[in-house]
Amino acid sequence: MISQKDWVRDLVIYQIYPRSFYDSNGDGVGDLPGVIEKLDYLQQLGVNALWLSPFFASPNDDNGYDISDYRAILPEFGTMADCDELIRQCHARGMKFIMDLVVNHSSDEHEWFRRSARREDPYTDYYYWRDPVDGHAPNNWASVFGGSAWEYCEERGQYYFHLFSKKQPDLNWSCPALKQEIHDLIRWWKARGVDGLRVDAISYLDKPADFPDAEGEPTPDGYVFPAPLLLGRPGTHAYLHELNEKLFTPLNLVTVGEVSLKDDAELADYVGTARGEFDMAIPFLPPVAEYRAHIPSMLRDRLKSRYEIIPDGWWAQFMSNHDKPRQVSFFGNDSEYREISAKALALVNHASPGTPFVYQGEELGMTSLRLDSIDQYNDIGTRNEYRQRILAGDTPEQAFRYAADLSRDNARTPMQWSAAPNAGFTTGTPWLTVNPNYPGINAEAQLADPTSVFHFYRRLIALRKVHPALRNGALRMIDGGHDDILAFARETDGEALILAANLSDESHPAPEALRGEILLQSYERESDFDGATLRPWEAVLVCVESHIKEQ
Ligand code: TEU
Ligand code: CA
Repeated sequence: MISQKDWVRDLVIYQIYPRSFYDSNGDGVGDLPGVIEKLDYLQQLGVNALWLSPFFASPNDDNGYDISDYRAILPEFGTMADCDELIRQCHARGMKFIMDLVVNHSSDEHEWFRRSARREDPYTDYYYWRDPVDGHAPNNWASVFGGSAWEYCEERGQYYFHLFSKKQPDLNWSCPALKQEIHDLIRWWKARGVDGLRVDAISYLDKPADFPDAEGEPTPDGYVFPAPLLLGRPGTHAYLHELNEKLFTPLNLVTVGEVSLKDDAELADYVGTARGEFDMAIPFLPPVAEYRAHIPSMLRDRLKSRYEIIPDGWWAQFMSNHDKPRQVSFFGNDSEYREISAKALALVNHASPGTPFVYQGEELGMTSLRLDSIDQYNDIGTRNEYRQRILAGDTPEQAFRYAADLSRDNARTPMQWSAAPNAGFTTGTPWLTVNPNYPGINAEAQLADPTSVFHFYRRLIALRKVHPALRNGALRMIDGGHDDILAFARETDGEALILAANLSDESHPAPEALRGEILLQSYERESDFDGATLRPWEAVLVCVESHIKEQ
């Protein structure tokens, strides 16, 4: 029933976006030696696994998610020796090292692509090449970052397919030699000491060979997103199952699939234990789906429905990553209740079943950053969103607001280490604006303050080791008495924990069930939970004694 890789279930995974974590040499870009320098900090936090967003050779059209050499380190990030040293030092501290495997596409600057464009074997079919149809692209598909999903290549006299930017051509998994390259690549990194893979945008591997036109609402620039034709294809699941059988399981690699779902039920196909695909999945949800939702209801419904869909599977529990706005700004209240709502959201995330993820800076309650004009944004997604909104008829102000609110750069601003210039991230000029609130929100200040968000996370992570219900407990939803309140129990044979969280700016009566020894509470700095009222953003985790006997 439980997977053989049982160690996977003890992980707390910290995501590092290397470009923005810590710059060790003053060039304004975070790097691998910078990560090494901060391992003590991460150890103090208590996480036992790191996932690094891509640090491989890349022209950075999509900040490293466009890889030009899978076996080389981007020089800005350091050397292969730095990478080996980082892995060694992680292991010396009992931390697992997880890398990002980006194999839906490569960069168009990858040698494979250059040789494929020249029809050099064995590379000829490494990508999807199609002849023009009536002098145009082979079909009407839209790419994720705007425009057609096809780009004409003079050299080859054909179009190539790219689901993401035109500098991210899709790899053709139906070509046996290409598939073998990827298998070899995984073995190669395993031999260097990698313990796991976060597998990027993996739901699109198999394509319909005839590439039919997509139906549906066109994007403002006139193309149609092909998701319904690409998602949920048995061929994609077959590739993943094969990867699992030949590599993930025999090599004892933890795997986190970043998946886009045909429908909610498909989650079970990726992570159901009998399926043999991934250990856990990060369902990719365009943040716009959550943009104006009632947050507590959305979180409650999601928790409940995922648990029903994969009762025997395992989940990745996260609210933040490098593709989303900051959680305290998006789900919480980053002004009046910044610290309390950051703690409340942390409690919800870590008390939920599955493996908790912490995205860099989340443990400080870092907030989203609104820049002044679209030109200040680096993210290719943000710039495209802005363009599409203008095409759709928005005023520049409306388009900017929308693109800025959802911008991936919100989470990509440099990590705030101290009150020193540039938040102590770099002694040079940071590649992306530092959030000006760093004098008040930074690691140095929070390390010195026992009731900071940082220390709250530290205690929360430590609780996992003491309370098996946080790891193994079954989930039972509890009626919180109001829509703004999310409440549930985690129950094992030995103990029961109850969490209730008021995810709003109003006070509400506390649910009756919230009785027991308080383990952690978001108002720890102010005053204890009074047993009757949940204040704005008050979240309380209690341990219920003798629960089993009571039932
Ligand atoms: O993001 C996934 C992603 O953007 C798509 O899988 C998603 O399905 C699509 O946007 C649907 O609207 C990953 C990375 O996390 C992201 O940073 C990269 O930009 C992207 O893949 C391409 O590698
Ligand atoms: Ca640097």
